[in-house]
Amino acid sequence: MTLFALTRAVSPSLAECELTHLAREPIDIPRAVEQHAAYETLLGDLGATVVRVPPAPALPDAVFIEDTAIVLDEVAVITRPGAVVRRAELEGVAAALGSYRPLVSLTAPATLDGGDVFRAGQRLYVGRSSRTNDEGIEQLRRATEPYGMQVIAVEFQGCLHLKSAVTTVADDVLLVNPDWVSAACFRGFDCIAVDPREPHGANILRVGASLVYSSAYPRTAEVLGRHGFVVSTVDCSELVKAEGAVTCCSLVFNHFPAHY
Ligand code: CIR
Repeated sequence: MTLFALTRAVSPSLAECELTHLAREPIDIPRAVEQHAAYETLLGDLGATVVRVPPAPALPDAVFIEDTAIVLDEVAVITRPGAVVRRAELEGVAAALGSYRPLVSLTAPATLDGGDVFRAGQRLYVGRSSRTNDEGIEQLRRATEPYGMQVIAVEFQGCLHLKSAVTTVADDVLLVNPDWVSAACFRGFDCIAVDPREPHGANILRVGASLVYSSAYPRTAEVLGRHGFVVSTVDCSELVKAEGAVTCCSLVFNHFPAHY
């Protein structure tokens, strides 16, 4: 079994990215490239084999590869991003993922961004958002139910994607911004709240048994530490200006070559 992390280079056009909740500000592209390289190095240090999908320099948001697919053990669901311009990212990602999984593609009128989906055991929580519509949720349900997954729609507010508001720290533990999503949506989980001064701190990436977290949220990192969770931090200040975070820059999955 190998742990893979698919990534995609920062595009020179990143400054023309889609923005929903943030005001546009200058992005230092060389710095973003450096930060992304450090992120890839960290994923490698944590045991992942990093595979770079061929770059797409003309697609500003291509670095945010998480939005293009939901990868389960048995299948990869190629999404249909809510931002029309981002659909051009799919072809390259599907070509790469096809080496590891059978593929299923969402079709119109479905829209769904991978950033709206997180997995906890056999449950897929899906945020209903400006990027993810009911048809997207329904098609994800049909694509994944055969593999024992239960799809649960979740309402949230205040941020772009569900995973800006909540992610998993462990199978039964969530990191949540309670102002953006109600912990009541997640019965049976222990919920750790972000420090109120760090509203964007609910996005954390699991890589095997390790946790990758932004260095911008030291207070929440301390809270996590009190709960026994140790994080490895990266600086993603430039990617944050494009409304990205740690989960959105990779697709992390196990691969069992004998199975496919
Ligand atoms: C967008 O608006 O689509 C990009 N600028 C940011 C996407 C971030 N993706 C994610 O958090 N999963």
